[in-house]
Amino acid sequence: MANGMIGAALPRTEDLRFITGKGRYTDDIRRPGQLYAAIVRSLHAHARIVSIDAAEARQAPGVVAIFTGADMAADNVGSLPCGWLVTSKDGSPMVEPPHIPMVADRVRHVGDQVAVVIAETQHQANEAAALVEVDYEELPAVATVADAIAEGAPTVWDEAPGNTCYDWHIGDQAATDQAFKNAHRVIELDVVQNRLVPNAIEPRVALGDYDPSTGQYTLYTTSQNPHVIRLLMGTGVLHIPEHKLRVVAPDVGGGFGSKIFHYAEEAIVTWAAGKLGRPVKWTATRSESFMTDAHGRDHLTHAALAVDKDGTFLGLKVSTTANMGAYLSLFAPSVPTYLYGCLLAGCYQTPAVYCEVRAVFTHTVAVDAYRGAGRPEATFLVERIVDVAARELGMDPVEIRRKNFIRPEQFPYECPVGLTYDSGDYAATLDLALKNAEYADFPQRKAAAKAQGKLRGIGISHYVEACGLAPSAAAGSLGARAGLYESAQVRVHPSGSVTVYTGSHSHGQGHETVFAQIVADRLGIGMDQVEVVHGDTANVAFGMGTYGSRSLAVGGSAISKALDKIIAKGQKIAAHLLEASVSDVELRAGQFQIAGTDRQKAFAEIALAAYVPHQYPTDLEPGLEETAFYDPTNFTFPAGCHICEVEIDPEVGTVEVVRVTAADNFGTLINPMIVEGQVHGGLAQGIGQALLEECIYDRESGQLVTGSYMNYTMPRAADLPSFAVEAIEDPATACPHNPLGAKGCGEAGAIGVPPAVINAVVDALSHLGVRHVDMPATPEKIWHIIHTAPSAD
Ligand code: MCN
Repeated sequence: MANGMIGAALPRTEDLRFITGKGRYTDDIRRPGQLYAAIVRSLHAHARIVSIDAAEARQAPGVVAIFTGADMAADNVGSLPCGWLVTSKDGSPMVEPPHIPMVADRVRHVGDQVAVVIAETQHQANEAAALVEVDYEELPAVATVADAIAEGAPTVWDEAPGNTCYDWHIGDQAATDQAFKNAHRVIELDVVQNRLVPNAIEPRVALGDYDPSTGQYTLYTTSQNPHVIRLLMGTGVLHIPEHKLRVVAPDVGGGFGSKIFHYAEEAIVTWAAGKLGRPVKWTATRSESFMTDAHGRDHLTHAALAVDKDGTFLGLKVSTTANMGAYLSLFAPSVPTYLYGCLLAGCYQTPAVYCEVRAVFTHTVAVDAYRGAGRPEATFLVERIVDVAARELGMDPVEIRRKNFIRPEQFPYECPVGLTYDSGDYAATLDLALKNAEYADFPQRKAAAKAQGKLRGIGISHYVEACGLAPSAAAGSLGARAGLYESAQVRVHPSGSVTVYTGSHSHGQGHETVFAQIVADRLGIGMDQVEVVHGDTANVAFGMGTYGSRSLAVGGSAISKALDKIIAKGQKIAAHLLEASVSDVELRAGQFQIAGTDRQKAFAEIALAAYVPHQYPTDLEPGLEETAFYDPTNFTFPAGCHICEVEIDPEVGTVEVVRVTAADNFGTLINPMIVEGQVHGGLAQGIGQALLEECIYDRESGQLVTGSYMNYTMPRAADLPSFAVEAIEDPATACPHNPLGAKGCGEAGAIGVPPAVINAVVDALSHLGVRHVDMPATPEKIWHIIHTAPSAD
């Protein structure tokens, strides 16, 4: 029974160790006899490796070994697997080229792994790596989506003509065509989704270890899902049985999706440790992070919205080309399909939606999930075209949204692109955001800004997203090769304290606090009686890890399910001790009591009894420890309204974000303060995408132009206003299908805010005839728009 921990805004218990420098990250781990790896990487986007001469490097001080792709091939090292299979419209499977950890013949992006130098110190490894001479025959490269689909474009993979990985679609094309025939107006829009670099504070690190006496391998790595890495690397790449491979992901300093995937370096150091019988560590430099972490977004889209005279949406057609990079990363094919195409109905009752997605290979690093993964792209498109429609129909952007919203009584709502939304009240979040943003008073603020020579604009976006991939069965039919459940083990010690082993992985989200809150609340014990363990395959039975804002809804629900079992067993023991019927015993505020009496046993007494012979019933096994797997029946569907106000300085084109208001619905909140922090982080990243961030490869050479913070701009505190964030909690719109009623919150900010920012920018410039601005809205771009706009003169 609850003791008020659920819903309490408790400070994060893990922060003490982080802010006192006591966090233990992968790079903090030093194994006895540890060696250091430096990776020789391709300087070219596309080239044939003619020869590799490592003779001089081998003589360099401290060098222990140098390995190339040929050495790995000789050991039968396999390809890094892709976890999703997408089937094209014509029924053919996607093209899945090999993804070998170190290439032996042809490099396909700048930074591709060619050789590894292993030495006694990092400095020695780096120095020797510079001496490895690779003779390349340069080949023509293609770096952008537009160029990849052009006639005669260089080919990334011979088995993928036209660079096409797959050509997928979803929705009813005939019904959508019909809707367009009946339309009063068709609003068209071309949108570029700018490519992003994830930029976790902690770069990727991998440390392989091998014990020849037991044949046991250990990989310490900066991962969001150690069990999945063990499964993929063990079975698919290095052929190590899972019981001989331990993967540990200790404290991880942010991931934002980029640390979900199995990376080549993890396989290289584990394999090399086995070869050398000594631990091998690789730590990415920031340049390597830019070059080799999987990037995000990168779409080109044409969309058309069919509308009726009164602004009713009749149909939406979307045609997107998505960049996969040179190799298929673990989740990559799912991002522009399942996580994008399926979200294109947005919050609206648009009856017909049809979406085609062509995924293409380019000579760039892989593109995969990055905070939001597909949902920011879908939300941006829908919320931009809705805004353009409002403007072109002469309607208020609030009213066109309100008119087309799915209404609360329509849930569960089956949308035309495959998903069934669980619950929602979009008008409630819209109204709250309008109130908190003082939307009605905007004209006064605009006039005041004008008096100062500034152009002020306001933009709205109302998103719905899907968190916690589900259900396993339907995901399978769309191509998932992995289940999407989560595990939890709750171990109650004889003293009544509890250790929770979770398959989720916390790398900034505060699970150690929130999961402990759930346990403390359900068992009626103190937070200090609960420890949460994660991130080590030797401790946790199995796990799917953290991504897609699934940890609370899926991992937390697994904990809740295990607690149900603990409580049920505790009731039996208490009934035995109290000589009562099990059905009369309930757990209230930490006491198992016979309902309606004062006869009770404290939770700790029952915990002890579970381990003491004769105290527990003879038909029960001793101990108080339960495991549960929770397999969600549906995604959770958080939704919310984000409103942004900007001021543009027309002299220099700078866009200042002056106000951001977020009103979200995440169902039941376990820890409102952590949720607010998650929204803040997401908003900062979303504003970064809208205004500052853009990963650019040179079109001719395929070189990464934005390979450092000198030319890739991250948002800083001074770029952001103080956010006004509020979440609605209403039992009627809580998640109806998980035991916590919770929906995900970890990506919402990055999903909702980019279109609000751009809608605000366009609003500020609309008097110049500006209809759309592609992200990022940099000062240079805005200055040009202002000075070349149709009505600039
Ligand atoms: N929570 C809650 N009540 C809710 C929903 C969530 O109290 N109704 C809490 C959860 O218990 C958890 C946090 O809020 O502590 C986020 O929960 P959830 O939405 O389940 O997301 P995950 O924990 O699965 O985290 C993943 C999500 C994703 S997909 C990215 S990307 C992301 C993000 O979280 N990367 C992050 N937030 C990040 N935060 C940090 N600091 N670093 C990252 O790399």
